[in-house]
Amino acid sequence: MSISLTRYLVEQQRAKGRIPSELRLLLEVVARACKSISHAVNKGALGSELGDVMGSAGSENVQGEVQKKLDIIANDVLIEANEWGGHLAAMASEEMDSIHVVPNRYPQGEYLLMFDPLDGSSNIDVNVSIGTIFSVLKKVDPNKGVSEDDFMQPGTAQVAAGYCVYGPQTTLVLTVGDGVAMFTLDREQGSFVLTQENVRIPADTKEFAINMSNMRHWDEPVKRYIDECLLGEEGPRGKNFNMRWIASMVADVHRILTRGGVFMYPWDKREPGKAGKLRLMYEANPMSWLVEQAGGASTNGQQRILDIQPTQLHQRVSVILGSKNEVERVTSYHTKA
Ligand code: P6P
Repeated sequence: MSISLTRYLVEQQRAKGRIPSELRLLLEVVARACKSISHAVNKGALGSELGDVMGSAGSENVQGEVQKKLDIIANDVLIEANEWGGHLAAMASEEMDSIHVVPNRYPQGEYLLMFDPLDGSSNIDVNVSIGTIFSVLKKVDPNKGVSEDDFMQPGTAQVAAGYCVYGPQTTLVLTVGDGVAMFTLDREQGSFVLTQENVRIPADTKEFAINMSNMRHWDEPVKRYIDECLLGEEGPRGKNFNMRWIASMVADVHRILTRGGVFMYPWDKREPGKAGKLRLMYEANPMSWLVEQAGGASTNGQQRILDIQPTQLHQRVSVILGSKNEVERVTSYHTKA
């Protein structure tokens, strides 16, 4: 007998007290928003009631990246879905320069929701998996008005995190601190059904994910690690490696949660002032918590990503995550260098 997302959350709430009703409402509303985004993504060039969804919106986001129409549609779906519920004080998104405070016409709650509404959107036009990444914090002081400062909490302060991957299946992956569960969208019923819980990442792997075209820009520890993988069984690792790079973090991380591997988007010399390409608050932190909850590890080469004290809403970070023994090896190469 299948277990719906709603039933899973109610049982987690009842049995383990990990999900107060406000957080359960938040997660159900986010899941419903992901269903709408999945529908629009699936329609592609056919367009949907959300309008023409392909191509660029002719604008740039705070990251200086060209926004796709679907980026903005997904962002609006998440904003509208979460404003009225009374569970949130504010939201932050890759697609918005500053935080979005819940308007006065709605009650405010104590939760803070951060998201990358459609990660990997350069893959939209070529029909490759993309996804929504989200992270949930609580306001520091429930009695004070919400501000951007409330979001400046390390990843260890997250109360929920997850993503929804829009691929051959639409799958919602979630943690509230009690392991990782996966829910597959049943389109006939229109509901997410529990398809895996207690997800575990193997500690070792033979598969690495990195954009090899950046090799000449990498720092020495990353070059050393990848060179050793490429030497295969004749080299110091004594085994052959495979490579995957989907250029959609959600799809690459989903593969790692499903069968192991190491994902790397390290700092490189192209923009030395930038810590990395990926964003800490709504990409690296939620993915790092999921990976750790599944027995993996996640560092920026020097320290555990979840321990990083944020200073800016859209700050970037170098990411090395996945199979624990591989992440520890890459990190040791950095700390020895
Ligand atoms: P590159 C997508 O734009 C993204 O933010 C991540 O989803 C992905 O891992 C990375 O950038 C891909 O970057 O430089 O390989 O195109």
